[in-house]
Amino acid sequence: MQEKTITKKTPFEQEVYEGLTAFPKYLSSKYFYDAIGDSLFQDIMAMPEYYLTDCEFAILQKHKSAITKAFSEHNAPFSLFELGAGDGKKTKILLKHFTENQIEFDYRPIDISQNALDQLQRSIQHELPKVVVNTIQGTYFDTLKDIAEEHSKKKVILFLGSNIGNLLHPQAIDFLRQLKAVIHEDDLIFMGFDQKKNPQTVLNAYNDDSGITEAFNKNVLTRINKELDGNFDLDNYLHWEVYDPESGTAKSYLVAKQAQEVYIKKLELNITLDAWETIHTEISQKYDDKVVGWLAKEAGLKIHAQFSDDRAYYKNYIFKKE
Ligand code: AVJ
Repeated sequence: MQEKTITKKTPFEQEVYEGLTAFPKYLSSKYFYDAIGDSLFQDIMAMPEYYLTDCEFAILQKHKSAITKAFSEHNAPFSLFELGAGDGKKTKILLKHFTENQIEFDYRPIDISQNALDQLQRSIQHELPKVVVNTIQGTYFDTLKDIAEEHSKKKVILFLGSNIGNLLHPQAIDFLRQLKAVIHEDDLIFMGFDQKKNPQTVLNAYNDDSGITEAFNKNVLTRINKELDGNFDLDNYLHWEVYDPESGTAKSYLVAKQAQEVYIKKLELNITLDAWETIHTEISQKYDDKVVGWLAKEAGLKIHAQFSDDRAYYKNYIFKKE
């Protein structure tokens, strides 16, 4: 009998295949993040042009009392879930304030990286030993079940960093609907949304001269080379950023500087790029109150409160079920 090995493609393999055989070509920004990508993103957050992180930090600092009041209304103890908790640098502002004010809560950070969760748990144990931490490892999607299963306690779900900006509006609505489906009437969703502003300021945040964002963007090609045995020549691509102030969408591309052939061995895939052909890699959506209100409404949520920095570059909204 003839043996046949059927190897199922991983989501990464599948999406790379689909995106590079499509016209126009695209790759998903979720594949920027391996150990190298995580570290490049840390570098991005430290760049002067990348205002988002500093703004959200300032908002949490400035409004921590009001945020605490909103979370602990009627003194009900709550579970604080955080999607994509990372290093928890911003969240610790709130955790510290809650502890100092004897707020009853427990913290349930969710992240795809067990390593990030272990580090986070250790650092909280060290800096804020009174905080009860229960980590949950998985993708947003798998862990929604864990959130849904909590019935006995009030829930607050954090989603910081304007990570929602990587989603097109229909996907964002779908995601908000999924969150709505796992909360009850008094539960809250607390989310960061980068705001529309001077288009030059937005463009600069994704177009630094130091080449960090370029390296971040190209990391998806590096991963294809390493993990799928591809032969992209990174020097043959430009990092190109555009921002449309009407739609509020910043888009990243890799642009081929000359015609090229690429072979991805693990996919048995040969692709060709014409000179100046593009691979679209990321959107970073910017918002205003009207758009956020519309997304919430479409998902069956309503804006309960909002907090902004002094320049109104960035906002954190609290949503409740409509
Ligand atoms: C982590 C998705 C919020 O879109 O601003 C930073 C990722 N891309 N620079 C963003 C990113 C290029 C970032 N998010």
